[in-house]
Amino acid sequence: MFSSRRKAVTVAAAACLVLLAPIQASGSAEPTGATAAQDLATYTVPNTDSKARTEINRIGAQVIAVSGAVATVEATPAQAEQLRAAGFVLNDETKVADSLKRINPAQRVPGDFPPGYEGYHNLDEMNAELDAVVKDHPDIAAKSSIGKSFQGRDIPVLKISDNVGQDEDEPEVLFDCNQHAREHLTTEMCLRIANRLTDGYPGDQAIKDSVDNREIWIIPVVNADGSSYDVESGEFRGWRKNRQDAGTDLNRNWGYKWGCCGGSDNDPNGETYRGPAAWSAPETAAMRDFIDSRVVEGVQQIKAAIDFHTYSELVLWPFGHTRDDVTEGMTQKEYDRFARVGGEMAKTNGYTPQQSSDLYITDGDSLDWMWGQHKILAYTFEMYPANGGGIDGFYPPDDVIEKETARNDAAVDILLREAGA
Ligand code: 0X9
Ligand code: CA
Ligand code: CA
Ligand code: ZN
Repeated sequence: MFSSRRKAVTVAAAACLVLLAPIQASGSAEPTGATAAQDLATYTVPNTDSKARTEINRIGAQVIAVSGAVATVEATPAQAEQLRAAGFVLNDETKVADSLKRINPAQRVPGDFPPGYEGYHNLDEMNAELDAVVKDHPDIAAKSSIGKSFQGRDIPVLKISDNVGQDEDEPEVLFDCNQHAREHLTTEMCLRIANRLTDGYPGDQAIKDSVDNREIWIIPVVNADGSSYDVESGEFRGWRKNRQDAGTDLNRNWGYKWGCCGGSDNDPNGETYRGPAAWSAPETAAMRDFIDSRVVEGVQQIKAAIDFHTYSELVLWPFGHTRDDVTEGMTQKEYDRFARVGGEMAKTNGYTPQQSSDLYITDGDSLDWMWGQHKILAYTFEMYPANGGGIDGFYPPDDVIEKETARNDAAVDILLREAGA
């Protein structure tokens, strides 16, 4: 019933991309200041806790995954030096360029994912997929745009509900994916939600109940420029940020306690650069405007949300800017609800549930704003794998898509239910 739709490969559009975005002839990723893939390496760092991982990020290196107390860290040679000087043990040095070389194929297909990754949707294919969902289910699915990326790409949103053309008084739920360019598995997660909730309608009673009693918003690619940049040469670049100047980390650019707490970078070349001001990135501004627009007669209609990332297999809840459970904007009762629902979802997918700051401190991330500003029951999921061995963890082959997205079906259903509680 949930068989995934054949993706429409748009040869003309791919060819067009080549013309619009000429790529370098050589096989290696393009240098981009301090974050050039050539300079970066990943390391495993043992015996870390949230405080240590926050310190690693503060030095300008980046914790890209955590498994128990072992952090996987991406760093330039200078940052690695600083980390060692600060007493960190750096093991398993792997040059990011070498990791990417291992993944990337000899034969490149400019504008598209490489061989072994064809099951992933590039931007054109993602748009075609959403269009196909709407065409097949026009009564319950509608596509629009929340705005444009820095480079002028549309950021599409799919709405799923009965009477989809009307704004009904039903709890609204938001699923957004791919704030971070290289986290392509999340786009597939959003597309699965779109396909499952429409293909299962009206035959599957639980799905029918959800679609009839909720208004569901799905944004498969928040970072349209970044995700396109990561694949457009036909080789993965390991890119994270958007494509505004040296790149802003979209998940540090949201406006709740932006830059408050040592959880983001002030250096434009840093991987967690927060931008010159909150909402300086058009992509986060579009997300803010969209979510703000769901306030009707003073009441935020979006009650619950999941922001999908990779990787580490975690279910995370706010706040990220502080390790305190209870603080301004979060009562014990509210925290307990986050922990209860987070734990319930984690039981279904086998992820580890925790407050997001247990991973490391962030400021300006989407969770903190969605809850802090709008009291949306907002979670971040860090998807497969639990432990990826470095940059490779962002690039699992397409044969894991089905299993690793289906793994979150039950959690998605729990959140849809909880939005009405
Ligand atoms: O750092 C992030 O933005 C997220 N992890 S990722 O590896 N996908 O970049 C986690 C954000 C959750 N918030 C906190 N950990 N505080
Ligand atoms: Ca409806
Ligand atoms: Ca509504
Ligand atoms: Zn991410």
